[in-house]
Amino acid sequence: MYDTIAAIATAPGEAGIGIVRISGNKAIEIADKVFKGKRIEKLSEAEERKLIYGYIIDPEDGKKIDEVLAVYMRGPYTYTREDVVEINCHGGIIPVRRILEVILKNGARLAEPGEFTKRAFLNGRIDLAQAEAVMDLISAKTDTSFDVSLNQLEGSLSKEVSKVREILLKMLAHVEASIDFPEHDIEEVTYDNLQNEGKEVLSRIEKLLSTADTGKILREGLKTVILGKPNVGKSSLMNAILRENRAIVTDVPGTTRDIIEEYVNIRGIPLKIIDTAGIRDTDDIVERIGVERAKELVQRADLVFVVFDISHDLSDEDIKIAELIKDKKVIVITNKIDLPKKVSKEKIKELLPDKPIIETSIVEGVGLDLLEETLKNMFFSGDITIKDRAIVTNVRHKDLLIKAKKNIEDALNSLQMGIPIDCIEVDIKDCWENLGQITGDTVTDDIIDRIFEDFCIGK
Ligand SMILES: Nc1nc2c(ncn2[C@@H]2O[C@H](COP(=O)(O)OP(=O)(O)OP(=O)(O)O)[C@@H](O)[C@H]2O)c(=O)[nH]1
Ligand SMILES: [Mg+2]
Repeated sequence: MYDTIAAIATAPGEAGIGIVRISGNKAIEIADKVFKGKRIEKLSEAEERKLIYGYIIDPEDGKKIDEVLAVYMRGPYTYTREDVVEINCHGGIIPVRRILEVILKNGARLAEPGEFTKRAFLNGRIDLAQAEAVMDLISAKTDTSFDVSLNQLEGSLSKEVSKVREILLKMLAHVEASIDFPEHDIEEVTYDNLQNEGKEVLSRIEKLLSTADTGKILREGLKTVILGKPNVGKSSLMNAILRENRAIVTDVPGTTRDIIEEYVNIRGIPLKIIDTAGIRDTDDIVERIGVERAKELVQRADLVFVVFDISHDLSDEDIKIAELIKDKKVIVITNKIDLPKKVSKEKIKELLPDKPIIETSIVEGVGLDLLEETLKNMFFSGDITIKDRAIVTNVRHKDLLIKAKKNIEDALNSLQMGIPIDCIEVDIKDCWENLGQITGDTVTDDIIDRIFEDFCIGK
């Protein structure tokens, strides 16, 4: 049994309503102290799960704090599985804070970030992967990433991981049988079974892992960096993609100095699009920092839109930029085709072979459709389907899957080499344990703490 916690559940700031939440076995008792209903005096005398109109008062002096609607829900059919009280008050920073204070004064403790969800996990309502999905839902930046998280909250990843762990348990049973009855003639059968089951485990883990990169992309948005020399039209491209004047555009080279990031959905693909300072050698310290950061961003980018101005000859800078991105996923944009052409498409092709080239005039809106189409084809080349599939969106999960994959590969190798079966047991157990850390079945307390630290307060 845990102590009773409380927190503001809504985002700080001006809003229609704010919600303060209490969870724990003293939640209803505390609510009775601070809530005074209009028709029904005490909250606990009202019907469960029904909003009751009244006031929050400070029991010390009886002073009204705010006009509210309050509701209580008895565990275990609540978010945390504990008794929960929710108080809907006026939005704004002051009412929620005052209400929280009086609740804390009357016996609750301020909840840590993610503590409500942590309770839901500790009390067995959801597993760890599902708890993490809650956080992903809250921080989702795009519809697709929201859908993926919702899917995971419903347990799609956990189910698949549990299935794999069941197979591993079966394998362990085979191993043990052959250790317990070595004189029986089951060695051969065991060997075949282990091999088949091990292969099945490996292929399922691989399948989950194959979604890991896609998963990352979907949750965060595909990190797309717009790169190029000053004045080639990078910020213009950013604005055209966003369909708004987000970035400043001028004819002065070196206009963009700070990195600008925005989320946008292009034909179903969530992009986190990043406009950068034009790359050139410069003595201007501010601009140079911008350029350095742009180079760093390229390293971590999933995709680069590199922009060239073909109304001017290619310069050393263009060549340096091409060098910088030759190993990345790139779409080349040759801009300003409305002006007299100084650089041929062939020249660009020589510079960056094997990369798609899109000719644009951003000011005239030419080529942008083709750019979007090319992007779509590059990333939805048929194999990414999101619906009804367990998708790994979480770095922690990915790391554990990689470890588990190594374990089962080791086990399969040992089998192949005819190493005694009891030696394989360790690898199978490790695999089972690593996978268990995804769902939280075999996870340690400090890992749990670390995971929930990243949550927002009040969830
Ligand atoms: N003619 C023509 N001009 C363009 C085109 N696209 C952008 N421009 C102009 O080029 C100039 C520079 O555009 P920006 O979008 O600010 O260029 P940038 O690459 O962000 O420049 P920095 O931020 O300085 O690195 C502006 O005057 C734009 O109007 C185009 O397709 N054709
Ligand atoms: Mg710019």
